[in-house]
Amino acid sequence: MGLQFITAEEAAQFINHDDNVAFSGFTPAGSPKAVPTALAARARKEHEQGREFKIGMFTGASTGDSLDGELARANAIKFRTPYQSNKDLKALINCGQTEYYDMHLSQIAQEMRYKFLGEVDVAIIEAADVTESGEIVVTSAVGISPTAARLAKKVIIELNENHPKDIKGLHDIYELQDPPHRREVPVFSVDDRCGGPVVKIDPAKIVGVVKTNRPDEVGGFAPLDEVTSKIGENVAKFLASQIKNGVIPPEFLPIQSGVGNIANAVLGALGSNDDIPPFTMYTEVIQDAVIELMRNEKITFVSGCSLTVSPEVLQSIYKDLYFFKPRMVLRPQELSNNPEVVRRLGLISINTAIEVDLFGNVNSTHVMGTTMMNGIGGSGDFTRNSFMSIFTCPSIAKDGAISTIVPLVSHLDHSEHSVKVVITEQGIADLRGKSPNQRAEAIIENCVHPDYKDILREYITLCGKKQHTPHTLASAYNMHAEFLKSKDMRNTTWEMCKKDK
Ligand code: 0RQ
Repeated sequence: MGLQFITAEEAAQFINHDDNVAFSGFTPAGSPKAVPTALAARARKEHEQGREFKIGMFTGASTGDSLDGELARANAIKFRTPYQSNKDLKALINCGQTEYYDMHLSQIAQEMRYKFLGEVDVAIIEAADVTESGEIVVTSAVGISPTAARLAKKVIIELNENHPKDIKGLHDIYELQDPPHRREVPVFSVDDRCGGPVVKIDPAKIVGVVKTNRPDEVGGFAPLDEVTSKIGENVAKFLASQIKNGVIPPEFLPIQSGVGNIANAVLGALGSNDDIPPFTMYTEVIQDAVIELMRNEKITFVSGCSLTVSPEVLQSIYKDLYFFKPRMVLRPQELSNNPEVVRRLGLISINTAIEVDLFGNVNSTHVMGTTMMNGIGGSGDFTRNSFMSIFTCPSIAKDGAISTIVPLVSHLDHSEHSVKVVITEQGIADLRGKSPNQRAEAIIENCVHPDYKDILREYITLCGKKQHTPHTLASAYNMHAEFLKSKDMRNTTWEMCKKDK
């Protein structure tokens, strides 16, 4: 029997209340659009008729609004993993209506295979092409698609004409073996390929193909401002100095760079710094800035999991596939973020923190210890295993009412053991080979905003340098408590700290 072409509404009928559904894509790139929108409409109808309708969701990372946004607004999400950034979904997560569990992005596919997360009832996979023999050419991201499509009992294909069929060959599709049979991942250089061009599944599982023509819902970037530009310059200056003093080899090392405006600014600064040679990237998200640097031949090869670029940039890549195909590969996230490969290739990882403490512990995920921002994403996969892990952030948030540098992080994602360098617009704190007291000094003197230097110096002085890690536990969250009380950390005093002594 050939492939059945169906409507998005018909496809939504294959999904039942309480099903676990896995989605293609990584960020809005490559995420299904038409079927989730139809599924949300179906959920609303079921709710109107007094019936429950909620699904469990496995994705690669965040998705587009017509997936997370639509399903969240229809209150159709029972649980969600691993990374998200949609404001309506976040609202559900932060009021306890949707159970969310945050995972390292390299681990989701293997935990699905290990049966830690329950069955996969349905997979919805966006494709540029699909054959009757079950060969699927995925689109602008790979994410968890190979595992999701293989494990799912039913597969729905969204055949999206916005992605040309000749994108085939851009992907390196490979699934890890499970223990005790796992072998080394045969990627020894950023441009090595170890898999094939397509996801292959039993075609009998494909219950329908929905034709669409919708662009990825990737948003733009804020223009560079003084703070993000300065952070970018500081990163470039630091890395150039590390080449000069022989720590980083003269040919440089592959770069991993996180998501967002700061990451974009950092890449721009690396691109324009003449002391940084042309380089390669082994990263998860390929952003607009990377494409520009590839065209300028500052980036010579990029391995990633998704092309999270604006719709215009994506179409420009598709027009120039003869240029990009030999210089780019998209892999499943268990390869793009693979700890073994990250350590072997010796990546320089650059990610953004929400908050950093005086000792180099990093919070990437929670505001004031309780409110989920997005998730750990790939930052842990890279930070723990890279040649050198760098965290960047502005030294203040909310117009200065928050210092991003605090005595003790309100939630821990990356520990002081993994974080090597902290960079703000104020400067650079190199934490390598430093004790906790020395780290605190380096961070206060180089990275803290002038409004907060005395407050943090006083905390360390009051704690006394006789402790290995200077803390007064009863007061370590005074700055957070002050923000919750007066909405301004600059009002922090250490009276309790003095009493505690
Ligand atoms: O608030 O949105 O209300 O303006 O947090 O902050 O400075 O715009 O930062 O967009 O670069 O995101 C860590 C979230 C940074 C991101 C995080 C407020 C601030 C603002 C956003 P508004 P910025 P960015 C691989 C790497 C984890 C995953 C990761 C992230 C908002 O980088 O999700 O690294 N990282 N993946 O005002 C309260 C503080 C704050 C604060 C900032 N200390 N307290 N609010 N804000 N600091 C890629 C993938 O995994 C896909």
